[in-house]
Amino acid sequence: MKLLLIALNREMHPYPVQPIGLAYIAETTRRAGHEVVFLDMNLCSDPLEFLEQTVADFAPDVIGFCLRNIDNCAFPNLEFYLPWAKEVVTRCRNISPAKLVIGGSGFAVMPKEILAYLDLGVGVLGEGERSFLALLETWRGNGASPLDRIAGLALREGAIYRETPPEWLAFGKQDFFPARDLLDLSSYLRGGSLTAVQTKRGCPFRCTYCTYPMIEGRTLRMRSSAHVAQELEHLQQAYGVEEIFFTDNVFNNPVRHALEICQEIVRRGIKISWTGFFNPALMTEELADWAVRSGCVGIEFGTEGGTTTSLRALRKGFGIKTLIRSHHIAQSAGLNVCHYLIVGCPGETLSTVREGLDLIASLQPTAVIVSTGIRIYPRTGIAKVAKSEGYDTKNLLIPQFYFPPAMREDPGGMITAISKEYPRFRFEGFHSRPTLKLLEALRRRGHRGPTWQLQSLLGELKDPTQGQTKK
Ligand code: B12
Ligand code: SF4
Repeated sequence: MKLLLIALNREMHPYPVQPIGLAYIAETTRRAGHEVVFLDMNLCSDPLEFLEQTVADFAPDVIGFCLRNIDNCAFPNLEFYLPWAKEVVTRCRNISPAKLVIGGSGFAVMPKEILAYLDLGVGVLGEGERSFLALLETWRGNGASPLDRIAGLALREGAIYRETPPEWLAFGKQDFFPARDLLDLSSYLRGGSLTAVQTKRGCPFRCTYCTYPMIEGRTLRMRSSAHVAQELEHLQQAYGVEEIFFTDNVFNNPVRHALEICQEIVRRGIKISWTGFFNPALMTEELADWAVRSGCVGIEFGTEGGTTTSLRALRKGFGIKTLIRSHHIAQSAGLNVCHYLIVGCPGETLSTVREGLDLIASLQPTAVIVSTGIRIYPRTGIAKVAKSEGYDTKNLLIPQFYFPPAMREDPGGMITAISKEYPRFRFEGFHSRPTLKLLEALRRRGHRGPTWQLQSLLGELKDPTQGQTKK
C-alpha cells in the first residue's frame, strides 16, 4: 500500500527532536513491502502547502499521523499542540480519500480523548510496529483479522470507544534500525538536536504521575549491547553523528544492561558523547566509571523530590540517603549531573518545597530543572489523588495541573517568589522567550550537548543575583 507518514511535531524547545518512533514505523512497513513517504513537519517552512503537494503527487492509500506531544506539560506557560494536529488531520480529510490512523507517545497517553478531538476512528496504542502492520493487512483486505482482533488498537465509532490490549514486542529481537535515511538528519544536527537511540522499552516502576508504562508497557525488553553499538557506529559512519540521547525512560535499569552498553562502546573504540535519563535508585560506582569512559557527558536524574514527603508521595522507590549517595557517585566520577524536580507533590507545603530545593542546591549539581504542579493524566495515581481532592478529572485533554492544598491558592505567585531564591535552577514554564533566544544563539555559535548544560552556562554568563542566592 502507499503510506504517507506524517510527524506532526513542530516544537523546537529544547531542540528539534528527531521522530525516531515514526522512523521505526517507516522501516517496519517498507520492509513489509509498503511504499512509504515520510513528511516531517518539524522541518517544513510551509507544512500545509507541502502537505497538499505531497498528497496530490503521491495519492496515498493510508495516512499515518505521529502525535508525539499533546502539550508541553509546563505550568503556567502552557503550549497546547492539538489544534495544530486538528488542522492537519482536517486538511488531509478534505484533500484525500486515504484511510487515516494516528499513533505516537502523546496519542497513547489519552487515546479516547484524542480520537474524539480529532474526529478519527482508529489509533495505535504505544509501540506501533506490529499493530500497524496488522491493521494495514486488514485494510488491504487480505483475509486478515477484523480490527477488534488486532492487539493494541483504539477504535471509535460514534459514541462507542473500545481498546484492544497491546501485545508488547520482543523489541530486543528486532534486528533493524529506524529509517534515518528518511529524516533530514543534517538539518536536525545543525539545530542542536541530539540523535535519539532507544536501547530498551518498558518500565516496571510505578511512580504516581507517570505515563510511560502506558506507552511502552511495564515489561522490560532490551536490545543487545552489540546491536546498540552497531547502531552508534552506523550513525557515525553514515551521518557523522557525534552526540546521542538514549531515549530509554530509564537508561540505568537494569544496571547490568547499561553497563554492557558502556563496555561495548569502549571495547569497539566508538568515540561518541551521550546522555540519558537515570534513576537515582540504581546508580553504582562501576556504572558511573564506565559511563565516563564510554563518552557520557552528563546524566539526567529523574529525582523529582528532595524530601521524604515528596519522594513517598510520588512513589519513587528510593529515599534521601540513596539520592545523595547516587549524586555523589556520579559527581565523583566526573559526570555533569542534572536533577529533574517536581514542586507541588501531594502533601507538600512551602516549607517542604524549600527543604527539597535546599537539599538539591547543597549537592551543587550542574543544573536543576524544576516542573511546577503535576500534569494530571488519566489512569495515573495522581489522577486518583486529584479526584479525591476535588479536581474535575472527567476530561484531562485540556491540561490541568495538580497542586497540594497548601499551594493551591496562588501557585504561580508562590513559584515566582521561590524561583528568585534559586536563580540557577530552571523553572520550566516560567522561563521567558528571551532565555530561549539566548539558548538558540549559543547553539548557532556551535555549543553542543544537552540543553541544561547550555542553561548552566547561561546562568554563569548572567550571574544575576549575587548575594541573594541559596547556592
Ligand atoms: C526521550 C524523551 C524526551 C527527550 C528527547 C530526546 C531526543 N533527542 O529524542 C527530551 C528530554 C528532549 C524530551 C523533551 C520533551 N518531551 Co519528551 N519524552 C521522551 C520519552 C521518554 C521517549 C520518547 C521517544 O523517543 N521514544 C522512543 C520512540 C521509538 O518511541 P515512540 O516515539 O513512542 O514511537 C513508537 C510508538 O509511539 C508508535 N508510533 C509513533 N508514531 C506513530 C505513528 C503511527 C501512524 C503509528 C501507527 C504508530 C506510531 O510506534 C513507535 C515505535 O514503536 C517520552 C516518554 C515515552 N516513554 O515515550 C517523553 C514524551 C514524549 N515527552 C513529552 C513531552 C511533553 C516533552 C516536552 C514537551 C517537555 C518539555 N516541556 O520540554 C519536550 C518536547 C520536545 C520536542 N521538541 O518535541 C510527553 C508527550 C506527551 C504530552 N504530555 O504531551 C512524553 C510522552 C512524556 C510524558 N510526559 O508523558 N523528551
Ligand atoms: S517516572 Fe521513570 S521510573 Fe517512574 S514509572 Fe515513569 S519511567 Fe518508570
